[in-house]
Amino acid sequence: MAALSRAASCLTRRPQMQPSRLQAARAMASSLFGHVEPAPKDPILGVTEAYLADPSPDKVNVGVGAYRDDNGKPLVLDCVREAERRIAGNLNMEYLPMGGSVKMIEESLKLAYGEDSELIKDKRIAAVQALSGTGACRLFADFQKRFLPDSQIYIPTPTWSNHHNIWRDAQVPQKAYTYYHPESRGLDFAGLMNDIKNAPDGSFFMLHACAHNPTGVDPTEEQWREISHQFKVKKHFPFFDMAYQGFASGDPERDAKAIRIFLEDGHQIGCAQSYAKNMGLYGQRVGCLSILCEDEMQAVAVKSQLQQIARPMYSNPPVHGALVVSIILNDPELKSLWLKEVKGMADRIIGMRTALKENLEKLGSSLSWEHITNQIGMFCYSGMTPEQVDRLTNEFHIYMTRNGRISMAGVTTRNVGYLANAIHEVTK
Ligand code: KET
Repeated sequence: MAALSRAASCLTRRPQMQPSRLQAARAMASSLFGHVEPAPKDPILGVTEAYLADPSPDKVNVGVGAYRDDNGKPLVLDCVREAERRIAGNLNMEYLPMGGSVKMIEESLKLAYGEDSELIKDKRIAAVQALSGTGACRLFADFQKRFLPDSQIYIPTPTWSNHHNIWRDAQVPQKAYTYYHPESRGLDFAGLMNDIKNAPDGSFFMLHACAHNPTGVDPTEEQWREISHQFKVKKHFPFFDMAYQGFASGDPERDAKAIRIFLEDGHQIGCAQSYAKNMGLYGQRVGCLSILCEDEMQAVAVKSQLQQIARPMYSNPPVHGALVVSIILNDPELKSLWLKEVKGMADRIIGMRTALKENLEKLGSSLSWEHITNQIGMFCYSGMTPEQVDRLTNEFHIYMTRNGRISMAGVTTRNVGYLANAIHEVTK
């Protein structure tokens, strides 16, 4: 750095420097970053980049978990359009407080903890607006590192790939816990319970609240009760990542069931909420991080610390998406329109699951595709190998993550036949 600033001050003092010396100064400057190698492509967002670069008219993107309508187009919900109409020209774009929009947070807590939750009334929940679900997870991970520096985080196998990056960058050591059973394409409940029992008392566990990504496999209500009970015995801390509230059952209230079970059992919990998927506000980056505390005093302290983590990173969160969310959730009419639209998205995906399975069966595939319709949420964890996925991409211009995950949100009436045919070709 000292060399660079010397070179720079030299440049300002002597504007007519000889070209050779200028080149030398530039070389010195650029060599500062000479050791920087290109980062590996992101396993999910890298797929979108590759898709966009493909000129083929047949190309299909079932990579990223982003909803498309049946014409394959991104969808702006009607409730969002109406909220935006109300914002435009009427509301100002001042800074939000460091912790974000108070109204948006209030509404988010009702969605996650229940409309009439005593915990909200008792002000026991420390909550801040976050940069969507990713930002909420990251804030929590940083909080965990700062206040429980010796703790670890238990993460399911498999999980959303970015969970690993988030806790890695927050420097929280990661442990894996058993989740998926590849042979049965279902939950490895015995393995999961064993790992919960064998973790040191008071461990942090990251749980997918609903619509597990990438497997589409959730515990049943009964299993959640057993998990919650065992967490109680072990004094573990459950951190729920809820990126798909509404996409599992079509009803956000039902999709909060796992969280409600833990609340009934008296756990302290953490929760990351995102409006990317269920309001289609992907690029608005609006979400909420909440931590349920022992009492109001603790909640005030925790919230102030979360704000302190946010302040030097991004100061305060963006206002527009927060306005959209709070307008929709605050207005009974807009809220019921939203609920209808969430259900519409979930139902279209369910329809595409059936269509994909039927197409594969019609083609005479001898494999079982039952899991396509048994799994829930945005994704189908197909069981295809990385090599089969590579063939789909190279031979059929179908883009998806190499773990065999199909984003059902990108499947449409028009491309489902093409997709089924290609899957049949690479799996037969
Ligand atoms: N949690 C999970 C489980 C998740 O799948 C995502 C996004 C997020 C959090 C973050 O969403 P945000 O946009 O920050 O609110 N998953 C999709 C997109 C991505 O990878 O960023 C995906 O898996 O395709």
